[in-house]
Amino acid sequence: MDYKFIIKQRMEGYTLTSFGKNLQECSINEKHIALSKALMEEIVPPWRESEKKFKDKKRAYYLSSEYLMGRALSNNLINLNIKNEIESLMNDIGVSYNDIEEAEEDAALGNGGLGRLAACFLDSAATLDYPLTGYGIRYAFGIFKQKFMDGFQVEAADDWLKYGDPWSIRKEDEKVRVRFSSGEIYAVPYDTPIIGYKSNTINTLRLWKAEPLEVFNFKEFNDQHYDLAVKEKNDAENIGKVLYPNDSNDEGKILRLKQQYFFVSASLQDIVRNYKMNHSDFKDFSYYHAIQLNDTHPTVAIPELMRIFTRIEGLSWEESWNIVVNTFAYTNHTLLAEALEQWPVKLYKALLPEIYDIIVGINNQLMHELGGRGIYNSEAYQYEIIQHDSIKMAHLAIYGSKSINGVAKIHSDLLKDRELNQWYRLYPERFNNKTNGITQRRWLLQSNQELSNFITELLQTDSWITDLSKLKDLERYINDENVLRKFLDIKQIKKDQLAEYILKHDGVQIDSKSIYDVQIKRMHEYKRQLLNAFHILDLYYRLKEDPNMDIVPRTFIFGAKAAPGYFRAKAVIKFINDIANLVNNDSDIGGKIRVVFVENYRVSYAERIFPAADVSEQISTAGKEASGTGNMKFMLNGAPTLGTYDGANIEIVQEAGEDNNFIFGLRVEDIMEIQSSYNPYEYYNGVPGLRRVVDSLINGTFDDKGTGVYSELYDSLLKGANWHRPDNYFILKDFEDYRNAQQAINDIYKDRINWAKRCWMNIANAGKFSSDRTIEEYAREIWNIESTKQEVNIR
Ligand code: 26Q
Repeated sequence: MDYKFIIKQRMEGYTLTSFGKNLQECSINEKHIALSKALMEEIVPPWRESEKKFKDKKRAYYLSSEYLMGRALSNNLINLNIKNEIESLMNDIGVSYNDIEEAEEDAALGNGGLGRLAACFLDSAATLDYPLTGYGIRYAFGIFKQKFMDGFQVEAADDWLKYGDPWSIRKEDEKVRVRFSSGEIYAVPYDTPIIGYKSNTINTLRLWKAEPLEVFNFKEFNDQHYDLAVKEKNDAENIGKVLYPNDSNDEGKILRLKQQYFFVSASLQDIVRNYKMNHSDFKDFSYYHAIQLNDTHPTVAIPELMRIFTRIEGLSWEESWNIVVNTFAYTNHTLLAEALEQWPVKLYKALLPEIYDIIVGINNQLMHELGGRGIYNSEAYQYEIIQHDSIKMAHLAIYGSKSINGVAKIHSDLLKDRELNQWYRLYPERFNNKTNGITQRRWLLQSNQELSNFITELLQTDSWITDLSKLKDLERYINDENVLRKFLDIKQIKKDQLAEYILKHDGVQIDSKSIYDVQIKRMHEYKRQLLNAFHILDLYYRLKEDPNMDIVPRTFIFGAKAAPGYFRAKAVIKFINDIANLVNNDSDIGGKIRVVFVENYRVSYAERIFPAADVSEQISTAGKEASGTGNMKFMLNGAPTLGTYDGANIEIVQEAGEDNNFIFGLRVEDIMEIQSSYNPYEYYNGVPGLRRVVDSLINGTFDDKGTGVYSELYDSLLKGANWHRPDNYFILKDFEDYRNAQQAINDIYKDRINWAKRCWMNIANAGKFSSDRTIEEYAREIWNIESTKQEVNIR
């Protein structure tokens, strides 16, 4: 039977039984659900087959408190190779595919880089036919929705499950119990299929929902204690209520600790239960399982598996420890001291006394081992898992894992040489690097069809979709003007599309012929959006002085959420919005510069911005950005990097050539040298134009509505405020060099072909930054798992 007809029939059946109406009568949200459910009917049978395929094989598990998945519909249609048919079906039944797509809420169960990396990894593993299962939490609310009021960020709940989630299936019969000192709750799994691109594998993302053992207490109800009758339910459900919107600062909150233990314990119980179905002892456990810890957030897995082995399964401590260390691997995602997780001992003792006992046992064993190597007292102290009154999660993760990796070369080197040097000296063989990557399926094929088609046409193959190194062959067109012009035409199309979208969603008209200069990422001091803002203001003042100044028109685009309690980051959002207001409404500058801060930046918005960008702003203080992955998305879509020598920027320019990007500013070595003697006043007074823009924070140019956030920001730069040194991130020091790099961009951009060559070299050399490459490295060098790809190809 006709495929389209079958899908349509399923949609009709679904709307009847679930919404009580005909397909035509349904709202766009209902139609979206009906289509997704019809597709699930297609997906589940091969999903079950795929599960069987990996039986008796070693598998890897990704433990992550965050998954920033974005939308699933288009991604699934592309990976199933049925997007055209479905678009045509929607056309037949008079529904706009685009509207259906836009009806889907982003699954935004993550903050930023670390959560999006997890999502890219799942896509790559399924595409490469590796058995990788993701475990996490099914938060009722994802990262908050952002609105601007008077230029200030205001947060609203992200009720992403409002219309239900058609992509997940509740597995009631596989729920497990998780025990806290305060009582027991259920963890109920919801499984989402992770469909590889034209592969034979559909992996699983299993997210746990927290539920009470008893949904209603009749005794309390009868005693007229109505609140107590549902207290247990509310307490349990609170655990999975909301994603913590903090993407760096460690927050020692009991609810977060509950979240961590909740999903970790459930996941390990699940893994052990499955293992026991086919094995009568645990000797081979680490032979069959590799468990990757996505940062320290799931590190309680180490003592929890020790608990399961020693206290439930009756294994000896020694044997258990041996299995544990050979099972876990830990990825570090940050060098910021304030982001290193530590938990107050008293929280652990109160909530998880048994786990705390085991951590003490692990720490004692570590001290004993150090003693055996002649390390005592103050030297041993730097390794302690329990220091003073807090538990250092990174120390626990390192001691309990066979592998410790950073996420870009410079980051891994800094871990070895500085932050974790004592551990590196102890276990050098455990340390390794896995430079991050991104999936080209979402970040090029799906988001930039025009460029994708062009690349396929030039290469005369679409094999780049699963082997990104193929892009290197594009270099042969570097002197082909027709190709370069076509690239520029495509860029223009994407810029026009974005302009239209921004007008519709943010109400700002931008000039799509201007340079799109883009900084999209979480708002954080170390990422230095403030440096970008100061430069814009400087440019504005220079234009006011000289309206005939010869500059290529520019649109500065920002997208960023700030953690709700991070007041200085919120002040920068307000500052940029105020600059936008000033600049966009001043006819003196003749529309030469515009500033737009898009509201509620998220994965689905990012998919529209990256393809349209001309300049990729990657301007973190050197040594602070572990890797960055947005930088790779820009590169892949042909936007040169304007960046510091930090994170993966270094590897990007190594691949694409320093001449094709714009590197500026202090390097890690420079910072180490000047750190103790740095005096921002020198630059504030000495660099022409700098004082003028810094002073705008306090001289009445802008109005922070009496909140005082602007003067606090000013003080943080010049006086040092709230724990940190004056200008802790060297904004004033790097300003002049940044402005020069911006000037170079202006000058080079005018020569369109010269500019296009630089973009082209970035695309052609983006191969390394596929998460397929990263996953291959994890699979071979850490997990030791096999792909089923070969077997299929041989047949
Ligand atoms: C920790 C404790 C308490 C509350 C929150 C947190 C927390 C939550 C999220 C700490 C950190 C995060 C997220 C970190 C993150 O996204 N790091 C980024 O990871 C990317 C993937 O490796 C890198 O590319 C980025 O450089 C890095 O900043």
